[in-house]
Amino acid sequence: MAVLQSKEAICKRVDEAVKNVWVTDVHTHLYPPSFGDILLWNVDELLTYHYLVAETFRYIDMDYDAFWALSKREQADLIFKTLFIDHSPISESCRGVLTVLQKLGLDPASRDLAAWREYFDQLTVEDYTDKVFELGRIKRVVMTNDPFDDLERPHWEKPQTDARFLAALRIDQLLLHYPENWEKIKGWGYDVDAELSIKAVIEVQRFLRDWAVRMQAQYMAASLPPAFKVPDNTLCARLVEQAVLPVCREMNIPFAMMIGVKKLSNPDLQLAGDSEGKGDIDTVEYLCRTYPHNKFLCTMLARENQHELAVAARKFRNLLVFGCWWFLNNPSLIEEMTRMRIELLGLSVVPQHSDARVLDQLIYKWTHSRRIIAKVLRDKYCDLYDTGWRVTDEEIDRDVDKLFGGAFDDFLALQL
Ligand code: RAT
Ligand code: ZN
Repeated sequence: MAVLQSKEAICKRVDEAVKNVWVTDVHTHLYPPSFGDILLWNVDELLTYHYLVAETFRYIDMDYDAFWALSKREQADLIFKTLFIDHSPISESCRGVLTVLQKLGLDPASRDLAAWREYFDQLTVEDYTDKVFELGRIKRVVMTNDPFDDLERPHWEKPQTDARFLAALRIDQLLLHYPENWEKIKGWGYDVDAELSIKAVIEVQRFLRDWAVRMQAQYMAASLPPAFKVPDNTLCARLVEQAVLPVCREMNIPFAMMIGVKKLSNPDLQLAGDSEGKGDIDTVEYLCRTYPHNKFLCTMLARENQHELAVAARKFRNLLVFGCWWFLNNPSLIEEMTRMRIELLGLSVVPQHSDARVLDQLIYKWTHSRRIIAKVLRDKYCDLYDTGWRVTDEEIDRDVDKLFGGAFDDFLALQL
């Protein structure tokens, strides 16, 4: 253990610690290789990421239907031409593709999509997964696991064995589409009904418990609209209070609320068509106050919600704020949010998650975020230095560990 006696020494140690720390990524859309095709990877998947689809339509006048009728490879060709050749790829999502290629040892300057494709064609998904986890220094990722997804559900018939992939029980379909889905749940052997009677609530609890146990879910999660409101007389609010929270409490797992999505604001863009709106912080505070023995993870999509969300976390120890989500996952906003959160919450926050939908994205999302988080931390430790306080190298390692996974682990272990 060494006391760091200069700002230079502090900055160097912060950079090293942040570069070397093994990350727990608390929210992704990845799966283990054993799940087959639903794990997305390779350069065509990178290029057809829905963030890039949305950006492409800023420049082209092709009919939406004509675009969706193209094969994946044709879509990737068009996106590459539009976003990388006809314009310089300076958006964050474009830059991300280039960071991945560079870290894999491929040459972005070659602009040779055919050669990049050849590189991926020679890989197996198993080897590539190992490589990505190694390159990105990723310890574990939390998945998004939806029992209503027909492609995913069969994989849960056998136990999951890859310890790098942890499950999260995703329940949007239950909370937001109960009228369309209750018959499906009934078909799976749970005696539910359209009006969500008391008996049905108990059966929904059993459904959630069974799935959380089967998946060994770290938490239950939903992506929720700006208008998400509890308490309320809606099916969604009733399901949260009467079914989700009792089971989460009994299993001591958090309920993760991702608030602020306006689904299919432009339906023609399909997955790329969602927008965002300001959410209701009173709902978050109501839940934390009313259910002090429940734990809540929360991220909000509107920049306007970030300050009040951090303040709410100062009031409620059962609330853990996480990530710079989706449209916030851009350098300027990550920096602003991370500074503000650390100033208000110290180390009791999860500054970032990747939301990776394509395995390769773990590489760039964490490369970019590590750089920004290191910058914020350097400033904070230098400000501390100016007060006369001195930190040790081990204390910096400890703090960095907390931000890149420790705070999440501690929160999961917390018994309230
Ligand atoms: O960031 C994204 O890719 C979004 O489409 C969503 O996946 C969002 O993060 C979610 O989990 O609903
Ligand atoms: Zn997501």
